[in-house]
Amino acid sequence: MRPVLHTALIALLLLLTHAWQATPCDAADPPNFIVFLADDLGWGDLGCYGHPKIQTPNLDQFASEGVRFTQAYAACGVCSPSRSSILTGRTPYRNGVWRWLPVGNPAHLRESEVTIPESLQPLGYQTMHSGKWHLNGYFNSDEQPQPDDHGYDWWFATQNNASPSHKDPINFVRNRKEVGPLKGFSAPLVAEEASRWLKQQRDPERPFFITVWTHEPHLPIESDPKFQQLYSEIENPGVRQHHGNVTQLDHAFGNLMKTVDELGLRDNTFVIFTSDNGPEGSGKGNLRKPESQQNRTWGSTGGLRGRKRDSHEGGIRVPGIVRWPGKIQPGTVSEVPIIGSDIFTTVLQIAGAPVPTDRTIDGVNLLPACEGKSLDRPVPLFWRTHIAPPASHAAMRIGQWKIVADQKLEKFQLYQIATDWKEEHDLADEMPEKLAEMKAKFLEVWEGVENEGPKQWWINQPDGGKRKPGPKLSDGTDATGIYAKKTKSEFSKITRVK
Ligand SMILES: [Ca+2]
Repeated sequence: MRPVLHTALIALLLLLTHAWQATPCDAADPPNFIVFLADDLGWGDLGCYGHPKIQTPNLDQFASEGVRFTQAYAACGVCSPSRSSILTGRTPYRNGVWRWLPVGNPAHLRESEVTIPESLQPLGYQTMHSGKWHLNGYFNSDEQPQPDDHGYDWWFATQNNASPSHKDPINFVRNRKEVGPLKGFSAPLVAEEASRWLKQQRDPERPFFITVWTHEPHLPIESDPKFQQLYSEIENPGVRQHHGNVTQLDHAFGNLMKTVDELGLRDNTFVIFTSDNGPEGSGKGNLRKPESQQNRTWGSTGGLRGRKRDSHEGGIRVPGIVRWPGKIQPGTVSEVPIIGSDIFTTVLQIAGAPVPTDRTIDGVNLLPACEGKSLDRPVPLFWRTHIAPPASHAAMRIGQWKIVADQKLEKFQLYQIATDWKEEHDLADEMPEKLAEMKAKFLEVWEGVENEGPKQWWINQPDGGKRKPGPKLSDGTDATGIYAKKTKSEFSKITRVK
């Protein structure tokens, strides 16, 4: 190389190095995180997951900008447990949130659990939660921990569902103060709170972690007429309400992503979208009562077996999409299984926060899976849902194999789930050796979870494993369990565990 050219190259390199260092969004900037969670959204409910009718332009666009997982799982078949795993990285019975939490239930997300926001606060992160909380039975009360006890600087939430429905909700609480009646629809209101926080409350000099958890499309469903109108060719009003509700959720997601862009945050923000469990009801509504809430249960599992509450795939496999510009290849698809509890470990490791070593963490860092690389899991994927159908109470997956256990741990099913994704061919009788191997591992994980979790909570509610035939929704509560109508005094007889 000639000396002049050599010098010029060095100068150019120095210039480039300097320019790179001067860029405000350089590699040294800690990334931001948004965890956007839908409620009861099925694996087949988005356009980008193949739904033939439902319009989800914003999430479809989002999927084209990141990686779409075909085998993303919720950590449980119902709301509260699944949410608890996202924040703690631990399977629900291990972290204590073993069931969906009705008002007044003693179970809750305990102070002793380590959450994402409280792990990030010491690193200078600002934290905010907007939407459904559902991690305690005594909401906005000193009886049990609230979002601020778990590391949130700012929160705007409901205990469980938006009441009386998604339309004009009256039960939101902001930072321990009741908000009163609101005008509008829940998901857009929840996204608007997050946008407002990003624009007004946030310190632009510091990174953030936010969770935005919509009530849509959980019952009781109420959709803005403008979104129902998109399905005007469909005769059944319940279908228009349901499909419009998913579009309402998509619209809210799009609004938040627009704010992210307006504030120049896109490139340095890791965004994950997923759902807490599979779709409600039969998927065929209730044609005898066309105006009823039951007739708004038209969610799709995309052909998977079982629905919400089930340990078969339809109850637990959900959409899962991640966008992180420059780090994740846009428009990719990954078939590697991931689960809600992975979000904990992923966020902590990206942010550089220590992952707890004094307890079992079930989740692993999912980043390699974004590139299609398999994940090494010290604890296999594991599910147990208290109100699952008795024959599919719990399940475990290792690689291509899945074992499903009944409630008494007496009858087991075995599926080669990677190919038999509809769980149509039970191989338990044909492959006794494989079954024995999976069963031994399953019982080991089961026992570990029982030994680690506050099992008094489920021992004291022995009927919690029964399944109620159908939800009662006239009062805006989700009565999916037998304790839904019990009073506070009845619950006080049940032991509280710290
Ligand atoms: Ca749910």
